[in-house]
Amino acid sequence: MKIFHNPLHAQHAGRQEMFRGRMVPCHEVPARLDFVLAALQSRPLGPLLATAIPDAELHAAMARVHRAPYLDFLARAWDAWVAMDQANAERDALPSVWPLPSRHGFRTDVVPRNFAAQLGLYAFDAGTPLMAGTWAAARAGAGCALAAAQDVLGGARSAFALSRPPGHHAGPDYFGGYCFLNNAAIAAQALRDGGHPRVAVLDVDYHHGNGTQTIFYARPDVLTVSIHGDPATEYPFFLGHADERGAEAGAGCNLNLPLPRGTGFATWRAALDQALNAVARFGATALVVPMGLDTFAGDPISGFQLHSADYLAVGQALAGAGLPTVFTFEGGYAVAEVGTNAVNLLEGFAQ
Ligand code: SP5
Ligand code: ZN
Repeated sequence: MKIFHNPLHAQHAGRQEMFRGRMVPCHEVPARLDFVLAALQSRPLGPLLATAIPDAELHAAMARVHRAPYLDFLARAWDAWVAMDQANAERDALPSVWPLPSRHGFRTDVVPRNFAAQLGLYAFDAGTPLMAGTWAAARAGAGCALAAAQDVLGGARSAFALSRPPGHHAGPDYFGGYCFLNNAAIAAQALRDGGHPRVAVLDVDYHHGNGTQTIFYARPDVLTVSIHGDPATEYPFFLGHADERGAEAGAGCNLNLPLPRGTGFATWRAALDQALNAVARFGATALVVPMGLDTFAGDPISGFQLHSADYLAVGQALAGAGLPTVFTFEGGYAVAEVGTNAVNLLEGFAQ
């Protein structure tokens, strides 16, 4: 299995996120990826490759799943933040006002000139700091996802996009949940565009993949499945319920498997079987796995009870789908264990 990575990820290093009225240290830190690299060094799974995708090609792939005004916003965001006030250069950008887009008739069709308001237009939480290196890091990560998809299109059984920031919470025109560009959606769309008629996304992160679900919600050619903490109590709260089944031509092509906080491996594993059955019934010819390791019992912000050895079994079960598979790197905040858990899952798949 080839592993695509890019050292530019480290340029995205948030200081603090808003949590319950105070600023707390960021959970999504560069060291997460370093621990995966370290685990891969002692247990190599395949060549580690730096990505080199031409800018125009990468931008075209991003624009297949994200709206152009949103990509333009991300590209200029840091400069616009500093232009508001030179003192802003010393702190990360975070929104603090929102239009409640689906309620009360707030206008979202007029882009405010005020940049703080623009942050609220394009973000859904105050936990996702944006800084000088965010755009470069996120683009490099999307490049890893695209390269992994291209490798699989070229005949590889699997490929791993080892990048950060993560992606599955990023929607067509919004960021949040530590995510800016939806790497898994970019890979899935690239697999479609490269000739796969039906692609499945099976999201195993603790948190519902709201961005990916939204991107493909009306699409009959991409099945989105997510196993996650019940949004009644767990982030991202406002999407991920079992009755969200897809819309229009995509009706029936979204499956949410919410589980209560505290769920252990036996129950989680049964949900994975349900997810894999849906993937098989759909007739997918390729699979994308947004791989979050925040289902781990030791995760500081999540509530499932998986243990390190369980990830070998998760990988084995995913391999049972018998599909060419792209893995993206999503959550997992027990930093010292995230490398072992990620490599366990991938090794279980590759065996
Ligand atoms: C990709 C991914 O896993 N995103 C998850 C985003 C979760 N953001 C909100 C979590 C807030 C938890 N803060 C806990 C602070 C405890 N001191
Ligand atoms: Zn997560």
